[in-house]
Amino acid sequence: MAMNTIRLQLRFLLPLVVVLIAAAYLALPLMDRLTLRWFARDLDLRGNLVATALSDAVADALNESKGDRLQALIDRSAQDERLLAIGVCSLEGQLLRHSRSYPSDLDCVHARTAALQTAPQLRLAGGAVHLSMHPVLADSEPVAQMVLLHDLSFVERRSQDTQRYLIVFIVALGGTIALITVVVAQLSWRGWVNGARALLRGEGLIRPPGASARELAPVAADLRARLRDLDDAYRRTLGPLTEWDPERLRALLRSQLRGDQVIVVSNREPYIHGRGATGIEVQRPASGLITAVEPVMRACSGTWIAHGSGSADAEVVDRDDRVRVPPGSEEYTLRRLWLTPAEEKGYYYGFANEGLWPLCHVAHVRPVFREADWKHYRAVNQRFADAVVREARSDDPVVLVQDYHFALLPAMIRARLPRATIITFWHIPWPNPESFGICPWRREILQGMLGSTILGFHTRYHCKNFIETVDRHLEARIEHENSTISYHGARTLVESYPISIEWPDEATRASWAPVEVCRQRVLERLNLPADHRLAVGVDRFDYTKGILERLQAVELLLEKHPRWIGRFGFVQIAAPSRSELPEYSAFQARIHEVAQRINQRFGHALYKPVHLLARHHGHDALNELYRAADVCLVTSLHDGMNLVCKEFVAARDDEQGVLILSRFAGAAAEMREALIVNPYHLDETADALHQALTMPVAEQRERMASLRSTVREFNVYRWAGRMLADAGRWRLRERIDARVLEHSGHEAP
Ligand code: GDG
Repeated sequence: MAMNTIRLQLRFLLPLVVVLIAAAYLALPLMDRLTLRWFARDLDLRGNLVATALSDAVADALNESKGDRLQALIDRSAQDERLLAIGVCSLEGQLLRHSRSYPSDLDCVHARTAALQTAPQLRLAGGAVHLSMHPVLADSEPVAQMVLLHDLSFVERRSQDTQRYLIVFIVALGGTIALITVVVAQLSWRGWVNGARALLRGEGLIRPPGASARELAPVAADLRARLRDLDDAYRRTLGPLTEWDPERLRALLRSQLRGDQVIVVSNREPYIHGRGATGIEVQRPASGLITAVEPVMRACSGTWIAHGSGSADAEVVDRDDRVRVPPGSEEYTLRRLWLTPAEEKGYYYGFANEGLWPLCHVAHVRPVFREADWKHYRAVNQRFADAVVREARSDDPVVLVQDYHFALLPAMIRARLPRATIITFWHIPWPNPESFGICPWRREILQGMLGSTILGFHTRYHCKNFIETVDRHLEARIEHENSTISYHGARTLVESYPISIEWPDEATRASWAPVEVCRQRVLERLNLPADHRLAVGVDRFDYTKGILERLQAVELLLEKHPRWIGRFGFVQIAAPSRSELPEYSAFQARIHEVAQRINQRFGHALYKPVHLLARHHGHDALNELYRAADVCLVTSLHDGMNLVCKEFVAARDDEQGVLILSRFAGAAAEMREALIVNPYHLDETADALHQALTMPVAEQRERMASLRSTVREFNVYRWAGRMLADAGRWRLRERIDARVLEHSGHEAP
C-alpha cells in the first residue's frame, strides 16, 4: 500500500523535477544575455566618459611631432583597473599609438567593424573584452579615433555566480514543492481513502455525507444511484415480499371472513353464451370490470349475479337460472337475471349510460336524464337486490356490488339483510359536487350508495369528490380523519383501491408464443413488411377513450415526421359497445371516417397507416397484438383506471415496448415510467409517439422493467384482498360492538 502511494507520488514528482530543470536550462542563457547587455551599456557610458576626459589631452599630444607624450598619456590611462588597453587611430584608419596591452592583431579597421555591433566584444587570452570607439576632437572637429578595451571577464565570473545561486534556488524550490506535495498528497490520500472506505461501509449513503467528506459527495451520489439501480433490479427479480395471489386471497377469506359466502353483482356477465354457426359459443366480454373481478371470483368460488344477455344464455342455465363457470373448470356459480327489452333500454342504455356515464366522465358529452329511465333503473336495482337475498345462504354474506349500474342496490340489500357486508366498487370516476348536482335524483343515488359498508374508488381524488358531494347534498356526518360517512345511523368507509389485472403466472407465460413470432404473425395478418413499426390501441368503442384524438395524433406524426410514412402502422382494436345509443353510433361513424381520411392522405394501394378493427377479439389475439407492438397508446379523455395499459405491460416479458398513457386515466398515478401525455394536446401525443418509436432499447427496458414490477405487485388480488381485509376488520369491530352492547344490556338495572 505504502509502495503504491510512493509510486503514485513519484509519478507526480518526476515530471515536476523535469519541468524545473528545463526551466533552469532555458532561463540561464537568457539571464546571461541580459546581464551582458546591461554591462555593455554601462561600459559604453564609462568609455564615453574616459574618451571625453582624454580627448583634449590626446588631441594636443597628437600635434607634437615626437609623440612621447601621447604614449605616456595612453600608458598612464590604461592603468585603470577595468580599462585593458587604449589605441589611437588616425582618421584614415592607421593605428598611431597604443598601450602595451593592446592586442597586436587588432588593427583600426577590425576595431571599427567590431565597435558597430550591438554588444561589441572580443575574446582574448585573458577572457572576454568590451570594445568601444570614440572620436578625439580638436575645436569640435574629429582629428582621430580612440579605441578603448574594457575587461569583461568579471561579467562571466558574476554570471557563473548567479547561475550557481539560481541552481541552488531552483533545487531548493523544487525540494520544497516536492515536500509540500508529498505531505498534502499523503494527507488527502488518507482522507480520500478513509472517505471512500466510509462510503463502502455505507456511511453517508443513506443520508448525504457530512462536512468532512463533502468533496466525496458526487462519488457518494453516484454510488447511491448505482446501489438504488441494483437494489431495484434485485427486488424486481425477487418480486414483492409477499405476493398477492389467489391462495393468499383464499386464506384471507378463510381467516378474516370465516369462509363467508361472497356474492358479486354486476350488470355485465363474465361469460356470454351465444348461438353461433357451430352451435353454442362462449364469449368473454370486452370489459375492464370483468377483467378485474373474474380472477377474484375464481379464487373465492362464490356466486356472481349478472344480466343474462347472450342469445343462448337461457339454454345453459339450470332451473334456478344458474350455470357453473368458467366453462370446463367450473370454479364458481353464475346466476343470470333476465331483463325485458324495456328494462334494458331504460335502466342500462338510458339511465346508466346516457345519464350516469357522461355525468361521471369529463368527456364533453351532455348527460340525459329521463323520468322513465330512472323508474326502470330503480326497478332493476330492486330486482337484483331480491336476487341477492335469494342467493344468500346466511344473513351476513359479503356482497360485492359493481359499478354505476347499481347505485341504489346497497341500500336495498341493507334493508333486507342488515348484517350483510356490502362492498361497493365504483369503476368510473366520481365528478365534483357541482357536476354531480345536475342529476335530478342526486340525493337518492347518494343515499343508495351509503347503504354500503365500504365504498371503493380507484383514486383518493375520486373519494374526495364523493365525500364533498355528500357534504353538499345530504345531512351526513363526515369524519375526514378516517374517511367515513355516517348517515341515518349507519357508517360507510370511503376508501381508494386502485384496480388491476391478474399477473400472468409461469404456466400462462410459457404458453405464449415468442415476441418475434407474435410480431411476424401480426405483420403478416395485416399484410405489412417485416421492418414495419407498430403502435396499438385496444378499447371498447367508447367516446371517453380518446380514440379520435389518438388518430389525429397519428396523422400529426406522419405530417411532422414524413420519414414514418410507409414505415409505421397504427392498429386500433375497437370492441363494439353501446352502439344502440345515438351518441355512440355517431362517434363510431366519425372514427371510421377519420381513419379512412388518414389512409387516403398518407396511404396508397399497398400501404395503410391506420388499421381500424372494429370487432370483438379473443383474449389470445389481444395478447399477441400487445406482444407484437412497439408502442401501446392509451389516450383516454377520462378513465377511472384503465386496464389496457396494465395488460400491455404484463404481456411484455421481453421488457421491450413503450407505453404512452393519458394523464386523465387513473393508471397514470401508478405508471410513472410511461410517457404521460395530455390527449387533448395533439402535438404532445404525436411527439411522444415519435419519441417512443426512436427510444433506445436500454431505456425501453428500464421503463418497462419498472412498470412490470409495479403491476406485478399491485395486482388484482391485492385490490380485492385490501377491500376484503378492510371488510373483515369492520365485521370484527361490529361483532365486538354488538357483544359489548349485549353485555351492557344484561348489566343494566
Ligand atoms: C371500467 C372503467 C376501469 C377490449 N377490447 C376487447 C377486450 N377488451 C378488454 C381489454 C380490457 C377491457 O376490455 C377494457 O378495460 P378498461 O379498463 O379500459 O375499461 P372499461 O371497460 O371502460 O372499464 C375503467 C375498469 O372499469 C375496471 O375498473 O379500469 O376505467 O371505465 O381488459 O382487454 N376484451 C376482449 N375482446 C376485445 O375485443 N376479450
